[in-house]
This record gives sequence, structure tokens and C-alpha cells, in this order.
Amino acid sequence: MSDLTILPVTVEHHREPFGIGERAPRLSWVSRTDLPDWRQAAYEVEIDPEDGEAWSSGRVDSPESVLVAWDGPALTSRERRTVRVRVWGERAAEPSAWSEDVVVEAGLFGPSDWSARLVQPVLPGPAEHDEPVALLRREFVLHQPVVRARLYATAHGLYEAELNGAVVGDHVLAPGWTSYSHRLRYQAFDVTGLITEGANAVGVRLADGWYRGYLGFTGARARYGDRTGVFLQLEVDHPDGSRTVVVSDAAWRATVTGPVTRAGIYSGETVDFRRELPGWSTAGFDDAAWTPVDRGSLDVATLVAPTGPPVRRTQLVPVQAISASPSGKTLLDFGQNLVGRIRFRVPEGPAGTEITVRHAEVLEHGELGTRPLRRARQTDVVVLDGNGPRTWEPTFTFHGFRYAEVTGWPGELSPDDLEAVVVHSDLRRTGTFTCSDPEVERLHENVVWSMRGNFVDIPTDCPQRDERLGWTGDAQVFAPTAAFLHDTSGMLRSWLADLGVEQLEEHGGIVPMYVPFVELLPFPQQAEVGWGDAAVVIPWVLYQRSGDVQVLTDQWESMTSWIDAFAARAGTELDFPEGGFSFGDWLDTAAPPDDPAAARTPWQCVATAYLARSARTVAQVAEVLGRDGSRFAALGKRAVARFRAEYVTANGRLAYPSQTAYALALEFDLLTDGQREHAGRLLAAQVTADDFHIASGFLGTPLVCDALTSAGELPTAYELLLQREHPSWLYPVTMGATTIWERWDSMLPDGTINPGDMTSFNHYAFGAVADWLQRTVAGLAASAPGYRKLRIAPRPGPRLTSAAATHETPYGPAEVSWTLDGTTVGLDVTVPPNTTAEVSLPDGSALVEIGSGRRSFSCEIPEPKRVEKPMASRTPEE
Ligand code: RAM
Repeated sequence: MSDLTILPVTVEHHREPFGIGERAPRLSWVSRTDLPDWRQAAYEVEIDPEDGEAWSSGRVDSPESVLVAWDGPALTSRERRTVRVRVWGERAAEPSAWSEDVVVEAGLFGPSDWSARLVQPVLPGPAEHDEPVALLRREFVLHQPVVRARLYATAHGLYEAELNGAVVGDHVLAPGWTSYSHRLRYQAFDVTGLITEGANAVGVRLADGWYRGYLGFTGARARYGDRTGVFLQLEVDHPDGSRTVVVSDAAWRATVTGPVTRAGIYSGETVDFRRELPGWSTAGFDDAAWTPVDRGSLDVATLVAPTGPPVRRTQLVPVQAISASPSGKTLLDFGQNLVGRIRFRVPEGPAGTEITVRHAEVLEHGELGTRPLRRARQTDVVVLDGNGPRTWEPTFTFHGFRYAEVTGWPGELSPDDLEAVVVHSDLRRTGTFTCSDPEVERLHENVVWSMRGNFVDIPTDCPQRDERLGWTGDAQVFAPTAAFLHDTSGMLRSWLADLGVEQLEEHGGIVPMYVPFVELLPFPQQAEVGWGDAAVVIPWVLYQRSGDVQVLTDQWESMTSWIDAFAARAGTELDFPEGGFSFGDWLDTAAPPDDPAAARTPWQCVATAYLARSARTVAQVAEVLGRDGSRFAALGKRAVARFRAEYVTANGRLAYPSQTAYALALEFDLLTDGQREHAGRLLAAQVTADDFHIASGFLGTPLVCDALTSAGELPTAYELLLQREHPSWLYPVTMGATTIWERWDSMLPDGTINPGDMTSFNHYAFGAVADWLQRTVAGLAASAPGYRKLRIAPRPGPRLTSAAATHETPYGPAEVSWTLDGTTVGLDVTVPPNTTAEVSLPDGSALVEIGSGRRSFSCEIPEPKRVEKPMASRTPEE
């Protein structure tokens, strides 16, 4: 009987180590055991090449099991190696059994690996709303059987490849959105089963996507180029060791006469089945009417392999209800605001029948609420050809929707005719939170859905209107929550690489306000507090949560350059004397619908606080990396002093009586001990004076509950959390929200959409409170990088009788679950093997240090009491 199992090795942050870009990828493994207090004493890694000698690390005495260096010979392009590991526990002489084998396959590492050319279809002129989908193809003959075949591909635009009539792979929206001129991602697919000896054909559908399509809310398009193109290399290995390589080149032909007549990310897709070209991606198709492709240019040095998972279809959601609107329109309700598209099973109907489907997140007074979408039409159109039923789903678009309005459907529409296909980066889910209050659970579920909807290759602000941009501020405040809920390391490392390259090579150290950046919006490029800080905060969060030091090394220059750019805007006194515009505490509850930057707390105050925090973080990073961080530490110190001098009285009262000002001062550690205590009480008093309503924006809101908790004002944090009236986290839940809204009242109590022209119903920024739910209410947090050490510190409060969180740490599953019965707290915890935990019980008793395994605790606490509002601030009706 073995009570120690080693799960298959994982490679860097890949879900599947196929076509990877790392020559010496780091390896991680999880030990599964019921043995308490288990620690790894040693490991052995074996790496087998396809031919030749296996490599073994031999027994390595080390407790490391996360992102362990690949000490074997480096991979070469295309190489496949099989990896396994076994370990020794501290108390066992015998090793575990070997883990199951994992095959690691390298992608193409160098420019010399590529013989493909970028080929471009001839497109119609750039008329307004011209969003063509081109088809490209060529045939080829294989004179020998196929042992193995790989397709490497990318595009200017979005592509989907077919081989002999079969779609290649399950990626959606490939190659994704990166900073194309610096880093263009390619994909690798195993296509061994899709081709054979003899005649074959390869075809590619190609749409504008982010490259040539409409972007942003000024109607800009073709920001990266006005020609789309395909870059593809098919490599086929034969039994005699020879290889046939088929690439995109002058032999390809293209057309825009295919069935999909329009595809735009914002606008949706139109398919006209009368234009179908059966067999276009199979051998023998007559493409005489197609035109030769043009040769474009692509710098192969910009090609990069993915570091995270692709966008995929991750879930099917059935229609919940079909109804008629007051004006007689047919409406579908999927019961969940989601991101993806609808898959149609269209019945037979007369040729030329046009079915139009418009998507929206909400209904307004019973009708589809499309105003918040602005220019994004989110409309799919299906034109029938009179032949038989069909199943169709758009390929090159995604919509943010819960509802859809269908016109032109032939006959009666049944729920079986349609389903929603959820689409997003296929991140591994790692975190959960549950509790006794169904509304709080729904809030948390809404956060998860908003994350899914906005992690579509890049982290976006919203997934529905004519925006969907990688706003850095939104990602920065949400990163801790995101890193708990899903394994974000691979995806965000790619996005951070884009952030860094654009910041350093194009913006003189200023972090763009959204990444990838192209000139779209009428804002000046300047150091934006809270947005630019993404350069520092996100790598630090990823390091804390995943233990990956490399992200700090890779982002070092970006971080330090950001601090320099930020400090330059701050001026010699660090008080941002030039003023001007800044997003600041964006969407403060006091800001009117048409002026989202009009916050209670001036942005300069927020900026000095952020400068202090980011500079100090970089000083900590320097320590981790063994570099000299003294100038950042000194800058941090000066910024703290400046903040105190400018915004804090000697006793700890803030110049602005706002939740944000107090939360920043407390959470960013900007006060003296004496000031802290007073400020904590004043924050609680402020929240009470605000009637336990949120009174902050993007930058302050994520900090308030944490600040109250650390100031010993937990019950006030609970009042804020459990508030149901606007503005609050639960108000949207009471309004039936199934995602986090951009504005606290994106939907007004009377069912009217907020009049502001920036009203998304799927915006994760305010969902950042979930991190507090996970870390503090449930009490599951990392106290050392990568959860090598956990901090288990649940904090029960009034009106909740239980809460629980789980997190798949790099070392295995961790769980915390508590119940409150009167005054008795029962606590069950699971600590992953090879880690330890410090447990801080809610009764305030001394920390308990424990090793891995399951443990239960109980303690007595005073019954959690609700905070009373002082009589003076009550309204007469109360
Ligand atoms: C809007 C969105 C986004 C925010 C920017 C500043 O476009 O609300 O979330 O980051 O403004």
C-alpha cells in the first residue's frame, strides 16, 4: 500500500506542454498523501528523449517541488521528451512510485525553423462595416505514410485552419491579442490524424479580429495594418525519417466569396449558407475562380510560443426561457450574463430567410437593453439556403450577453434550437468560496463569471461594448482575486511581457493605460496612478501566489522604469504639482454618471499613496532578487513622509474624510502606529457615517474591508459587505445581477439602465472584494510565496454562520471551512503536503504552527454583533 502518490509533472505554467517556447522549462509536481506533516526530503527527475540516453537528476536532496530547474540537456526545436519524477519523504527511506509520464514537446525556437511566408488575401476596399472573412487554401500530395504531423500557425487577424475538411484543434480566436509588432503568438497543433498519404488540402479562414477590425469607441479600425495574412507551416514526418514541409507561400489561393460575409469582434458575424463552398478545404476542390495571394511581411523574430492556455469553448449553457417582449419581440434568456456566442440548430426554411440575433446583457423595461453596447452591434445573422437543418456558431466574434432577441426564425423557436457557448481563456480553476449567506455566495459567483467573461486572452475591462480593452488599472485591482480563482500565471505573464515591451520601447517608461496599446482614445499618455502600477502590483501578486521568481526577474526593468516615470510625474516634492487629468479613484459613488473621475479623494492624494506603496514593493522585489533596491526604498520613505505631511494630521485624521483616503493610509502602511489606531477608528466612523454604503471608486474599494479588518473594525466591514441598498456589493445581487457591474447602479432600482454612456454589466474591478472574502472571511491566504506557508485566519462576523474556501495551491489542495454555532467556532483545515500553515484562531489566541494534513479546531468567541448606527445619524423613519 502506498500512501504517497506523485501527480504528473506540470511544465512552466502550461496546461498542456505542447509546442512550448522554453528550452529548459521548469517542472513542478504535487505529492498526494494522507501522512500528516509530510515534507519532501529529496526528488529524482527522469527525462527520456525519443532516441538516445535517458537523463536522470539522480537523488537530489531538496524540499523543492515547484518550478524546479530543468537540469537536463536543453530542448531543441520540435523535440519531445518524457518526464517523470519520484520523491522521498523526510521520514521514509523508500521513494514514492514514479509519477505518470508527461510528454513535453518543444515548439519552434528560432527564426531559422520557419520557412513559411506571410500570405495575404486580396480584400475588398475598406468600406465602413466591411469586415470580410477570407478563405485561403492549397493542396499537397504526400508520397509516404504519415508518422507524425504538426501544424504551426499564426495570423495577422484571426484564423481557423482546416485539414481535409476537419477543423484543426479547439482554439478560439487564435492567435489571440498580443502586442503584435513586438510579440506575435503562434500555435502548434498535433494534426497527425488529419492527413494521409496521397492528396491533401489545407485551408484557413481569416478574419479581421483585433488586427484589422474596429477597436475602441472612436470607430477606429485597422490599427495594426490594413491587410490580414496567414503564416502557416505544416511539418509531416514519414517512416523513413524524412519530413515534408508545406507552408503558406505563393502557391496559395484565396477568396472572399465564402459563406461568412462579415465577422467583427464587436459587430458579430453573418453567414449566408447560399454561398457555401462545399469541400473548400479538401483535395480536388476547384479553386480556379480564387485569386493568388499576395506576399506580406512578418518578422519571424517576433514569433513567440504561448505561455498560457488558449481561448476555448468551456461550457454550454441552455436557454432558460423564451418569451415575447412587450413590443412583441422574441427574447431568449440564458439565465446568466456570459461571454461567448450562440450555437444555432436552424431548421429548414426557404432560401433567403434571414434570421437576426441581437445580444445584450440586460433587458430594460422588458426590451433588449442595447444602449450600453454603444457601437458594438453584437448581432449575428444567418441566411438560409433552403437546404436542410444546420448547426452553426460564429467563429470570429464573442458577445457579452444574457439575453438575445431573435427575428426571422422559421417556425416555432424551441429551447433545443439554441445554446450559449461560453468562451474564454481556458484557465485552470483553482479557487472556490462558499458561505451561509446565499446573496454573498451569489456575489462571489458573479465575480467568477466576470473573471471568465473578461479573461479572453487578455484581461479586459468589459466584454460587450466597443471597448473590451486590457485596461491596466482594472487588472491591477483584480489580480489578487484572479490569482486565487484561476491559475493566471501563464496568461498574465504573456500580457505583462506586452505591457513591458510597449512601456519600454514605445512610451519611455510610462505604462500604457491599456495593453496591448494602440492609439484609440482621446486621453493623453501619462503616468496614471493605479493603472501604471499594474507593472509592479501584478508581477508581485503572481510571485506571492505562485512562487514564480522568474516573473520578477522578467519584469524588473518594467517595474523600475514605471517607478521612475511615476516619480517624474510626482515632481520633486512628490505631490504631483502639475495637476491635470487622471482616472484616480475612478467611478467613486459620488461621481456623477457623466464624470467618472470626480471622486471624493483627489487623485493626487491617491497617487502619493500608490507611489509609496509601489516604490516599497519594488524595494522588496530587489531584496528577493538580490539587487540593489535602496533608491526605491528611499523613494518609498519620502512618499510616505510626503503623504503624512500633506494629508494626515499628527493624530491620524486624513485630510479627506473618505473611505478611500483612510483605506489607502491603513492598507499601504502610510501611518505611524499612533496614527494608525486613530485612523482605524475614523475609517469605521466614516463607513458608519456613510450608512454602511460603499463610498469609493476603483482604487479605494478593494482596500476598505481589509483596512477595517486590520484596524480591528471587522463588524463594520461585515456591515459594508452585507449592505443591500445602493451603493453596495449586494445591491446588484438584489437586482438579479449574475456578474459584477461597472457602476454600483448600472441598473437603477426602477429597472432603467444608468444614463451614463459607460455602463457595463460585466466589469470585474469592483469584484476585487472577493479576495477579502477568500483570505479573511474564509481565512485562506498565502503567507510565503506560492503558499509554501499558508496563513489560515478565518474571521467570522455577524450574520454569517459558516464560510469555506478551497484553493489548489502549487503544492496541492488547501481547504478552510468554519461554522459558527452561537459562540462556538468549529474550524476544519487541510494543509497541502510539503507546506506548513500558521493558524490564527478567531478567539485571538496565539498562532498555532501546523504541518500538512487535515486538522480540526474549535474555540469560543463573543457572539458577533452588528454595528449599530448612532442615533444622531438615523433618519426619522428608522
Ligand atoms: C473605462 C472603463 C475601464 C477603466 C477606464 C479608465 O473605459 O471603465 O474600466 O479602466 O475607463
